[in-house]
Amino acid sequence: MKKIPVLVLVLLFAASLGLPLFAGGAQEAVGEEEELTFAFVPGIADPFYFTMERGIRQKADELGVNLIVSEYPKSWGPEAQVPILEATAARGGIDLIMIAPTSVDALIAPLKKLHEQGIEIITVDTFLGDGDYSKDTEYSFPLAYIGTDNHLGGVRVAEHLAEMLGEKGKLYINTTNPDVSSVSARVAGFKEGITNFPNMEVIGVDYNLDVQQKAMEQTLSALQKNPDIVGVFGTNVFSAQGVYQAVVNAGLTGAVKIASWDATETLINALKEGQVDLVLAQKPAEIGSMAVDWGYKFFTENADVPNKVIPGFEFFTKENVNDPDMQKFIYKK
Ligand code: T6T
Repeated sequence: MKKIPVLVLVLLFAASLGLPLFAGGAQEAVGEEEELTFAFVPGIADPFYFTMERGIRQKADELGVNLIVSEYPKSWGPEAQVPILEATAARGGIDLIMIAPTSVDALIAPLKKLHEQGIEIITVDTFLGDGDYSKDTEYSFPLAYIGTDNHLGGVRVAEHLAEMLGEKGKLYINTTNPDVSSVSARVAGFKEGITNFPNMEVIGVDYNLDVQQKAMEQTLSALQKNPDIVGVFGTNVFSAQGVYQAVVNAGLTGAVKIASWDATETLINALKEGQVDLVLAQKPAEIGSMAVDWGYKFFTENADVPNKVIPGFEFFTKENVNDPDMQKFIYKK
């Protein structure tokens, strides 16, 4: 539901009565705009969403939007996120929820219910269904998806890794959950990218449910079973951190190249130490800031919000990791 500032309503009413627009009552209404309240519901407690929160806070302060940040889920998935979403919405007075849905399917019903109660939704980082909110479907009610082009990122990671490996060898992927839009697109993009290299092959994918310890154990076991693996892709913070620990523990640093996704301080330090070979940095603060901005324009200017807003990404390598220009892309706790 679009909100029209009180001042505009007063002016329209005054005009309809033929009153001079800036006399008496209308003048008193200056500055009495209705306050907007936005809520942020992250996917899990990790540096990616902490950084997104910073971008959200900064933009909300700048625009004078009230901000509620929900509790951070301690694990990934609808079981943890839906009760937090519902508790947040129950506080009342929320105009817009910015949420990273932890499942393409399971978040449709709870979010649709809130939308039917008059709350607008922007999905940040992840989306519902296939993410196409322009068609008329059961999941097309959000105003927009604002997040990375994960498929393209996956293709680019594959190209970088192929180059580092002389375009040959066996690869392994460690990722979180199959029903999450972000990481599944990274896996699909990576596999697609590798098909351009006939001497390379992805021999396995494991799902760690966003648990770093599990990522570490799965990678260790994959490396033991397949000693000819030469490259590994960890698709997010906990996957990548688990993957590189496994390679270090197996004593294979350097022999197995590691492509990682998400620029945490841990992964950037590992890159500096030569324990990781590539880090893709998303732009979480920018994603958050854009979500607040588009929500604000929707309510105050009647703006048509684009269905998809896609900020870019950057690559850290050992060559550029110390460049002053790159430091702003490192996530902060
Ligand atoms: O990679 C990010 C995010 O984009 C993804 O959807 C879930 O995992 C992270 O939060 C990193 O842990």
